[in-house]
Amino acid sequence: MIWNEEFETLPREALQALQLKRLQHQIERVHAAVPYYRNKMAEAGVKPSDIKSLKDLRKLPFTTKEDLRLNYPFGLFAVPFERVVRIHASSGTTGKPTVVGYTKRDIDSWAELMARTLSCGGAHQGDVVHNAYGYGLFTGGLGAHYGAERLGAAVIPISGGNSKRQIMIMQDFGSTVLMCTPSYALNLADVMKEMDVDPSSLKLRVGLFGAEPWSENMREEIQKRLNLKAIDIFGLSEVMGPGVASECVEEQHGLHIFEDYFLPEIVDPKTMEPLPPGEHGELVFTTLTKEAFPVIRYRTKDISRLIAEPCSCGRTFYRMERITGRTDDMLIIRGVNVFPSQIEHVLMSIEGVEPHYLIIVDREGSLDVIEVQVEVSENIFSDEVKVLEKLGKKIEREIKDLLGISCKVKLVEPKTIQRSEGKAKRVIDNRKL
Ligand code: DLL
Repeated sequence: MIWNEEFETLPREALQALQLKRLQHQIERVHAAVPYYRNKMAEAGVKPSDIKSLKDLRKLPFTTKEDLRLNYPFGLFAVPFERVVRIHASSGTTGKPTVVGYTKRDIDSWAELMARTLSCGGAHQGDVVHNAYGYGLFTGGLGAHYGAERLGAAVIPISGGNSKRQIMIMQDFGSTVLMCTPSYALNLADVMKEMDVDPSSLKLRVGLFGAEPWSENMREEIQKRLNLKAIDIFGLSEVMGPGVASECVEEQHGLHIFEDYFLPEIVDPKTMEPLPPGEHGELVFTTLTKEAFPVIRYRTKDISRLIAEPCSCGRTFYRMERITGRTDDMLIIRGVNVFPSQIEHVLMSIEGVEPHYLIIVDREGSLDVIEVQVEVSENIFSDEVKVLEKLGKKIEREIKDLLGISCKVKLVEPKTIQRSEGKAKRVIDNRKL
C-alpha cells in the first residue's frame, strides 16, 4: 500500500514545482539562520535569490562531514536551541561524533517518512514490528519506532543483542515484520538454527534491512533462511536517519527516494559535476523541509546511481540503486560506522605505539570481527610479556570506549607492517557480502 498516495505518486512536473518552492524557502532560511552556511554561500558568490530553478542547485557549495566537525556540536543548527527536541549522533572521522538535531516538526516528518518506508516494504496496521535496530544515539532504533507507531502497527522496541531472547519474543509475540541490519538478520538465522527453531514456524513476513552495505546474494540467503521478503532501506543521520529511501515490495529493485523531502544528486566524485540518471557517482542530498538541521548538498560518500524509469508500484519518485561502495574508507562493523582515522586517533594517544597499523576485517559466521595490528616501539617490545599484554588490553579498551565495538589488538615488532609506497593501505576487508 502507498502510505501517502498524494505525494508519493505526484506527476514529476508537480513534484519538481514543489521541490523548487521548498528548496528556495529552505535556502533562504539557512542563509538567514546559519552564519557558517551564509559565509560559504558568500564565498561561492551565490545568494538565495539566485536559486530560480532546480538546476541552480549546482551553484550552491557542497557540505561535508568536515563542515560538521568544524561546527561541533550545534553550530549548524538552524533554529534557536529551545526548539530542538531530539539529538542523535553518528561517527565522526576522529574522536568527536557527528551531531544532528530535530524540532517537533522534524520528528513528525521523520515518522511520516518511516511510515512510508514500512508501507513501501509491505507492512501495515495490525503488524507486529520487531525493531532490533539499536535504540540510543543511533538513528535506527527510534527512527523505525516512531514510523511503526505512525503506521499503526504494534512495535516491539527490543533493540539489538541477546538473540535467543529476541527469538523467544518473536515466537511468543508473533512478530511479523523484522527491522535490523542485514548482518544481524543472518545472525538471528544462525541462532534459530542453534535453538532448533524452524523459521517457517514464525510469523515473520517481511524484513526491512539497512544501515550497512549488503548484496543480492545476502538478500537471497536472508530470504531463504528467515522465510521472509527482504527489503533494502537507506538513510543517514546527517540527512534524517532511516527514511530517506526504500525499496518497494513489488519490485525489490532500487530504493525510492522520498524526493518531496530530499533532493538527490549524483555527482562525479572527481570533478564534482552532476551526472544524469543511470550514471554511477557519489550521492548528494539537500534537505527540503528540515528545520533544526538542514543540509545543503551533503556529500554522503556513498556510491549509487539514479533510476528514472517508472516503477510498477505506482510511486513516481526516482529510485537509487543499492549502495555499491564508498568514496572514502568508512567501514561499517556490526552496524557501527568506523573510520580508520578514529582508530588512528586512539592509537596515537597511547605512549609506546608507533604510527604503523593495519586493520583487518573479517566475517566469522555472520558476525564482523576486527583485528588491529599495531607496531610498538623497540623498548616496549623487548619488555616483559605482561607489559605487552597490558598495553594490548589498554588499546582494546580505548577503542571500545570511543567506537563502542570490540576488537582484537595484536602488537607486532617494529618495522613488521609493510610500509607504503604512496597511499598507505590501512585496511584489509576480507568480508564477502
Ligand atoms: O545507518 C541510518 C539507517 C538506520 C539506515 C537504519 C537504514 C536503517 P548512519 O549511522 O548515519 O545512519 O550511517 C549512514 O550507512 O552513509 C551508508 O554508508 C550506510 N547505509 C545506510 N543504509 C544503507 C543501505 C544509518 N541500505 C551510512 N545499504 C550511509 C548500504 C547503507 N549502506
